[in-house]
Amino acid sequence: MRGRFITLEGIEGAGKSTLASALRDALQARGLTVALTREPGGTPLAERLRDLVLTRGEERVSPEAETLIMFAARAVHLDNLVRPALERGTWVICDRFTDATRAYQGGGRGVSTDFIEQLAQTVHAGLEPDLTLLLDLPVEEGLRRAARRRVDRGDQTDRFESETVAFFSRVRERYLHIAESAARCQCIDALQPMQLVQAQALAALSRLLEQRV
Ligand code: Z5A
Repeated sequence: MRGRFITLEGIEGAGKSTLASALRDALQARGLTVALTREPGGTPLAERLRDLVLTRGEERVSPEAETLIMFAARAVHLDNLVRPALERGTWVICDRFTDATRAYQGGGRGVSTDFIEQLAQTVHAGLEPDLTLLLDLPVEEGLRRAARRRVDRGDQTDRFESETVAFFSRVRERYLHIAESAARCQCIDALQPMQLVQAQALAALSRLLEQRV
């Protein structure tokens, strides 16, 4: 049986990476084979594209060019990792997918919806996530968490992390709009303690597991 495609979305610091590991462990405990991956990235070539698009450099990258690089990385990731895994029956948990392009490039940078949807049709017509968990929290809290984690790890800021509160507020609004209009999306209040966030995500996953039969 085909695997299921689960995507995690939210502004930075929402807790996606933390939740992704917890969900993988929970699914593996049920005997399922799980691939944990991320976008942009997930395969060696897509990770190289990730470095190109996230690293702050001298040269200007237009919002449309940024969108094209996101979809180039996505096409490689889908061909070489996601589709083969789903066909083998592996469940794929992906930290960000096309909703991130809708929210960041569309909502945040103002790239046209038509342009993004045409690329989505070209790159993954017929493939949508079975479940999308949107971790929603106020921008200021997300930025606080991300800044704390950066200090702990000694990381540099990337091209997105140096954006303004206004930018991330537009991203959050677009995410909330997507979650309201797409039945595959479930919005979780990410201000709650991690255990509650994980319990709600697992409840959403249980529904997906029940639908398997
Ligand atoms: N991007 C794009 O523009 N267009 C696209 O199409 C795609 C991506 C696919 C890289 O994403 C950037 O690419 C991203 C959008 C852009 N830039 N931004 N912003 P990324 O996913 O690699 O990076 P990120 O969004 O910055 O993720 P993150 O900072 O790693 O956040 P996270 O994974 O959501 O959070 P976390 O690491 O799990 O948790 C952050 C901290 O909070 C950590 O210390 C946790 O212990 C803590 N935490 C987590 N949950 C909780 C709760 N519930 N309470 C308290 N503390 C918590």
